[in-house]
Amino acid sequence: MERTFIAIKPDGVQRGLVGDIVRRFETKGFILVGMKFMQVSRELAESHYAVHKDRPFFAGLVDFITASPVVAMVWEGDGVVTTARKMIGATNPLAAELGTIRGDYGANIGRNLIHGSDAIETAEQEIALWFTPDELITWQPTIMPWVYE
Ligand code: D4T
Repeated sequence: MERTFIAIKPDGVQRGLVGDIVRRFETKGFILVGMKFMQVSRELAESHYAVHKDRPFFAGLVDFITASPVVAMVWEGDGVVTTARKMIGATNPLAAELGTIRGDYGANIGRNLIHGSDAIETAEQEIALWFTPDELITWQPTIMPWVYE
């Protein structure tokens, strides 16, 4: 089944939003297959954000994501990549719809709380970058028949 990479950034952890954010993905019906609380190295941050390496905000972004621990996760479900992005909201929290994570809790583009992969291929690359295969658990919640027909 489709998987996506989600990270609660340092601001989300510092602000005590881990429980709320995890709850949103759980209650939506997605399945948690990997989760770790970790300090991000500069090497990992630079790899993850390599696509932005020539952008003016790159150095600040790497400083921010390495400043304090994050919660890295992999979630599974039909259409999870696109739906997770909808749940997260627009990159700039001031433009994000209310009801989304960034729309409800964010007020600044450089403190937008959470990352979610933007496409299935990106998700595969990011999952491989952040997790080893043995850190991911394929399992079936017993509630599955009540969430998926
Ligand atoms: P991430 O990758 O963190 O999920 O964010 P998005 O996918 O929504 O947005 P992005 O890749 O364009 O931006 C990555 C990251 O950089 C920060 N950022 C972005 C910033 O500080 N200033 C900016 O002008 C932009 C465009 C926010 C998210």
